[in-house]
Amino acid sequence: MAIDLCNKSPDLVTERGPGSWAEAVPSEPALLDDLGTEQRDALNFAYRTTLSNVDPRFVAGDPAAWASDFGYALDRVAIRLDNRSNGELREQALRHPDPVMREQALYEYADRDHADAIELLEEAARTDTNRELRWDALWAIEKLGGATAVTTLQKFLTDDDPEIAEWAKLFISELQTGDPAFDGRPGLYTPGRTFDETIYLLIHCDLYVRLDESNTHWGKISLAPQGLARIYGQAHACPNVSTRERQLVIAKTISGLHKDGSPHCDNYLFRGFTDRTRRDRGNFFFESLVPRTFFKSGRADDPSQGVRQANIGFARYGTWHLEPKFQVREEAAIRYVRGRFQGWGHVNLSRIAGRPLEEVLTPGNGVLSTLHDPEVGPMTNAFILGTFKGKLNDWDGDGVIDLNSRNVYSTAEGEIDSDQDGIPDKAGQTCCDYTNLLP
Ligand SMILES: [Ca+2]
Ligand SMILES: [Ca+2]
Repeated sequence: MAIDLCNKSPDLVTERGPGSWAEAVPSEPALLDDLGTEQRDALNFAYRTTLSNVDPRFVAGDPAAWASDFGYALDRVAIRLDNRSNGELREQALRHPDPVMREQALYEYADRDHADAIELLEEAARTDTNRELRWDALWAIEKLGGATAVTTLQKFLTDDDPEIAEWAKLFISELQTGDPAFDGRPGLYTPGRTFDETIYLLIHCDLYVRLDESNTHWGKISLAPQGLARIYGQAHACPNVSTRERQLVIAKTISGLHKDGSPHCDNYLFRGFTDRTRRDRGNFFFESLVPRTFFKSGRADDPSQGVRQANIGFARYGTWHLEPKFQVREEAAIRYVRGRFQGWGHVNLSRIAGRPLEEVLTPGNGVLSTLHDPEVGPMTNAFILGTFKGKLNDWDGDGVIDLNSRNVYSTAEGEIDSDQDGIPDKAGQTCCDYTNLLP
């Protein structure tokens, strides 16, 4: 799919050796007949739709259903705005002093469809000292997929870091069955917190930038999870059992934007539908529409080119998986969530053109946008879409998985709550107000 790394070019998919499946399948492989009806149907549908992308002679019914992915269309025509050479990327992926830049180089390299991408990702996952880079590299290996991805991920099943080992197990299971798998650690719910769960999200996104009025020139920036978190903020999904099927807070914090060192908080209340016909999971489609100060400079908290109040929309959809062993308010907790998102952005091209990536991947240096505003709409030049994953982790290293220990500065309704007591700093305020920080 367009939003994924690699495997976007039909020619390469057919030409590249997929690797040996002999070592990649479990000793007792799942037979098609053993799969549940839904799994089988999903697999068959996925297979048919994939065939139609690889070879147009295989058509899975009405093309309006399978060939309407706008990101896929853009991906085939967009030019890369990161013009580093492949050699530079390989070098920086392993040796750049900043882990965010190392990870960005890894993802950029993987997104260029090079045959040795998994090899490079494996080396980084094995040798890097940054924990997040390591699990993000494993995720990139999953995205590349195939038998080589499975055999590579298997090498991390016994990693000293239990989260690395569990991510490896989860990604392998997704590649083999479509569903995640987890280890056997116990979980801990902390009473008295605003949210029943605080799930740290890994987000990978592609920004497709409309480069001129002709609609024939498009640029692409593929952001690795840590680079995205640096620019737009690190996101946590914060479900409460009693409301999770109809509303959700995504609490986002940008570090390094406020001069006083405090986190820049930017909370999004989503609402939507959830399908609960299966007890072990929920399929959801949620949207948010939040009032925001739009910075025409293209940089959060920078009013130098003017500001405008606007309502920003965003959509996220996917599936969460429940863990019956982790009980919260007599219900199973969400152990894992994955899905896709899309929204609109404003990229100030004059701010990024010709600059080294170190000067582009900076806190707040990109803003979400909307088309539905007379001033902001015409400035909207980026179509943002991507994938996210989040699982519960043991954050303090005591061997027990922490359901809701992460600090998120939001009330249950998405208002800023700096001291996390459930009472908003200021009623109705869902994003830090830049005017409070002016000297
Ligand atoms: Ca713990
Ligand atoms: Ca408070």
